[in-house]
Order: sequence, then C-alpha cells, then structure tokens
Amino acid sequence: MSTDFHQRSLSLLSEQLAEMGKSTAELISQISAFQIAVPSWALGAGGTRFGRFSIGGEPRNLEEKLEDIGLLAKLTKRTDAVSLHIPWDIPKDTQAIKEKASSLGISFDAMNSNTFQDYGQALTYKMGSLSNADAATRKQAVEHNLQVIEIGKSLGSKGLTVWLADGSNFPGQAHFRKALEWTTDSLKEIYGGMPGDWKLLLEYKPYEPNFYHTVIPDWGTSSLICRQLGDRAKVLVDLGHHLPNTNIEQIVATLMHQNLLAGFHFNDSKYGDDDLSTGSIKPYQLFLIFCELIGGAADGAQNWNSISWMIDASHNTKDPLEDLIQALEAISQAYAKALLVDREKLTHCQLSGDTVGAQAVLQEAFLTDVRALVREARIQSGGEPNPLAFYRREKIREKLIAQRGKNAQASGL
Ligand code: PSV
Ligand code: MN
Ligand code: MN
Repeated sequence: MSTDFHQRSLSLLSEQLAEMGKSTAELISQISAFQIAVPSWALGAGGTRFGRFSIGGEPRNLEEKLEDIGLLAKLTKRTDAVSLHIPWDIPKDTQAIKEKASSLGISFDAMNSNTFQDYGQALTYKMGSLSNADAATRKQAVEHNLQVIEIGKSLGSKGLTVWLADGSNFPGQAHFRKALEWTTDSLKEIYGGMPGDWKLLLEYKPYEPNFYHTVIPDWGTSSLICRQLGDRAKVLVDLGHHLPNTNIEQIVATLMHQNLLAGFHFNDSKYGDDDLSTGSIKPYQLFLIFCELIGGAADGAQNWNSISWMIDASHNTKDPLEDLIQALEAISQAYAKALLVDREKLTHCQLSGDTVGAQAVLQEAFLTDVRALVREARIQSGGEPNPLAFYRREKIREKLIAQRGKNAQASGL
C-alpha cells in the first residue's frame, strides 16, 4: 500500500471519527500505549501431540528468543515484554540476559512456573503438584514456585502466573475438597513468598490434561482461592480456557466488578484450548471483551493499569513470528474498535430498554474499518506500516534459517 493511499484512508477515517465525536490524535496515543507481552514459548513452531512441523531458524536459546521479540517490537511497536517459563527458560547468566533484553527494549512480564511435567526433580507430578495427596510433593512444588519468584526478582519481573494441570481422570480418583484445600494452602505459601509489589495471576482451565476433573476449572474457583490469598492475587483469563459458547465478556465484567481481574492470555478457539491466533475465529467476541474492559476501567471498577496483557497461542503450521504479528494487529484492532463505542449513548439505551439502539451502538463501532488508525499509530511510534509485508519482503525467516540452521528448534518445549 502506498503512503499516499494510507494518508487518504486515514483522512477519510478521521472525518468519520470526528463525526463520532472521537479525536484521532487521542485514539492514536491510546493504541500506541497498549503493549502486549509475548511468552518465551511462543517463538517456536507449535504443534499437537500428534506431531510438530519445524519452521526452521527457531530460537535455540533465551538470547535468541529475546532477539525474536526485539524484532517484533521493532516492527510492530505493540510489544515490549517477555514472559518466561521456568525451567524451560532459566537464564544462565541473569545479568547478561537483563542487559540483552534492555538493549532490545524488552522488560520481564510475569514469570510462569511449571509443575505440570517432570524434568528430573525428585518427586513426580504424575498425581498432581500443589494438590498432591503427598505433602512432600506439595512442598517440592511450592519450593519450585518460590525459586521462580527469586529468578523473577533478579530480572525485574513483578508477577507470578500459576497454571496448574492438577486434577483427575476418573471418578473417585481424587478427593475434590481435599485437593482444593491442599492447593489453596500451597498457594498461600507461594503468595507469602512474593515481594509486596508483586501480583499472583491464577489461571483456570476446564479440562486437559485431566479429563474428569480439574482442581481450578473456572473463574469462580480461581476467585474463591484468590480471595483467601490476598489483594494481590487475581484471576487470569486465558481466552481458550472456556467451554464452547461461554460468555467471556461477562466473566471479564464480573471480575472487574470485584477488582479481581489479573490479566489476559490472548488466543482464539473453536472448540477448547485450541491456542489459535487471536481474532482468527471470534473477532466480535474479542471486541466485546474490550468493550467491557474499557467500560470497567471508565466506571472505576478496576484500574486499567492493573491488568496484564499477554499472547498465549500455539502456531501450528504457521511461522510463529508471522502469527504473532497477526495477533498483535488483531488485538490492536479490537481495542481500537472498542474505543469508538459511544458509551454515553450505550448507557442511555441500556437504561431506557432500547435493545435495538444498544446493538446499533456496538455495531457502529465494530464495523468501522480502523486499519488506517492502527497503522498510523504504529508509524508514529516508529514501527513498520505493514510489518507482515516487511517481514516477507526482507526474507527474515530465510535469514534466520541461514543464521540458526534449518533444523534449529526452539529450546524448552
Ligand atoms: C496450558 O493450557 C497452557 O496453555 C496454559 O494456558 C498456560 O498459560 C500455558 O500452557 C503455559 O504454561
Ligand atoms: Mn495460558
Ligand atoms: Mn492453554
């Protein structure tokens, strides 16, 4: 697309925005300020348990992962942080990693612990970790989380994300209440080990890897536990961690109403935890979620800056960097569209029972083509007008393959 065409699209859109009572400059500064973290496990080709098809030139260590995120940051200007998974990405030399990240303009988002697989630790997590019937195994899992906090402290992170695979596969296998109690008690110890300016992000998931019961299956259970931990424990919403047709925007509103929303793991799904590209399946749902977020922050339910943003997707059959570019674009678009909602008019429709009017207000915003706005925000921040076109034109994957090798596979998976 030529610069001239972009300018003409933007000026037409600006006229439209002015008609809607919105300032283009203000929208640009809001879109530019919105940054989304990338997890260290998202830089390699994804896959399924049936197989994995390497893309080539994948980052072989943490340094190279940071370089990939640095590239994304440079092209899109929509990400400035990495979320590390331990032990997959333990920094060997913390100071060197810190320096590398800061030279790329990358900071350290929430840390992720891992008690869902065995990697040589003394006791197995086969029958669970924080919920394990064996006290020694629970202790080991708590200690792992405390070590992750220590690593995070040395990097300047301010949060710990806990996702547990704990649960059972067969009726009768686990004692529901005991498993919940052990998990809560273990999390209390972990919470107690966090510095005072850290937050604990407690993720939920209805099923998988356990297929009968999961100890923290939903936002309600996560909320109950967080309430017992303290103010700095909040619920993490991973978009793929819901049963089909769940009203996620309502969950978001309810959590914000209780100041209990920790943050997001963005992805999309058709059936379950598909980890598909954000915005590729249900862009309207993503827009409605942002409407609730903006509304909740505007009403003072929960401070916008207290919420964490991250992508958590798997790039099956896609180049991960291309996929992340697409996801960052989709999230920015959904956010931009939600910023266009006439909230006053919507409130009026809600209070006067004008159902048709309410839908019209939302769709007026959703159907506005905001691509020129999002592009302009990126250009003004110093990013590429079209990051995906740039990536392909510059043959970046080919260069990474030449540099790292055709069979280079992302470390830590
Ligand atoms: C497993 O479902 C999962 O995708 C969770 O969403 C976690 O956030 C992620 O793995 C990393 O542990
Ligand atoms: Mn997740
Ligand atoms: Mn998941």
